[in-house]
Amino acid sequence: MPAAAAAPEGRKPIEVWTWPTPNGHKVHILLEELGLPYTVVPVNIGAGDQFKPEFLAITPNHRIPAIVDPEGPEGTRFTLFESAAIMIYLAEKTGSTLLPANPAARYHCLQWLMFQMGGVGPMFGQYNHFANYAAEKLPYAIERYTNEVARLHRVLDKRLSASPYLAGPEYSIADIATFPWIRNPERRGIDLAHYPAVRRWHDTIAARPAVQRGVAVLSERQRRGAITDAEREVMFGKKQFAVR
Ligand SMILES: N[C@@H](CCC(=O)N[C@@H](CS)C(=O)NCC(=O)O)C(=O)O
Repeated sequence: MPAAAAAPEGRKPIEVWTWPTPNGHKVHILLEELGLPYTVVPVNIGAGDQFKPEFLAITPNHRIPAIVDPEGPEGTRFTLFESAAIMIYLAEKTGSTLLPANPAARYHCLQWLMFQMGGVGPMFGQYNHFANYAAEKLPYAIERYTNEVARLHRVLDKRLSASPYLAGPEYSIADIATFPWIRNPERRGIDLAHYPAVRRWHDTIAARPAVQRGVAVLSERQRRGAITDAEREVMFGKKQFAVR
C-alpha cells in the first residue's frame, strides 16, 4: 500500500484544468491518493474550451491536463502542463513514496512513467483516432495501431508477470499513469483474458478507493456514444492548427 503524504492543514487547493479522459484521470487519481485539496476547472475539449485564452495562458499546447498551484515551489502561483510533469511535481511536493526516494526504484518508476508517456498514451491515442474517431476508416492505420496496442499489452504483461507493480514491489505514479489507459479495454479491441498479469494488476488498482474517486471526476460530462461531427471538427479540424 502506498504511503501518501498527509495534506498539511491550511493548504490552498490546486486548480486542475481537466476533462474526463485518461490523461486527466491520471492527475485526478494522484490528487486523491495524496489527499491534496483541489478544485476542478472543466475544459470541454469536444466543445473547444482548450482554445480559450484563459487556458492558453496556462498551456501553449492546448491539451488537458494542466494545473495552477497557488503555492508553488517559491511559495507563489505556479502553472504546469504535461501529465507526467504534473505527477512528478505533486509527488515531490508532498514527499510521497508514490515516487520512490531510493535511486534505483525512482529510475524504474520514471522508466515506466516514460513508457506510458512515449508508448502507451500516443499509440493507444492513435488507435482511438483511426478506429473510433476518424470519419474515413484507413485499414493500414487501424492495423498498425491495433498491432501496437497488442504489443504494448504484451510488454506490460511480461513486466507484471515478474513484478506486482510496474516500478517494482510498490504502487507508484507509473501505475497511476498507465491504469486509465488499460481501463475499458474493449474500446481498444482488447480482452484482458489474454493478458492475465495485466488483469491482476488492473483489478488491484481498480479496487482502490482513491482510484474510484479519481475516475469519477467529471464522469457525468463523459461522452456516451460515438463522436459527433461537431466534436470531430473541433478536435481534428482547422481550429486545432490555427492556434498561435
Ligand atoms: N502528453 C500530454 C497529452 C495530453 C492530451 O493529449 N490531452 C488530450 C485529452 S487526453 C487533449 O487535451 N486533447 C484536446 C485536443 O486534442 O484538442 C499529457 O500527457 O498531458
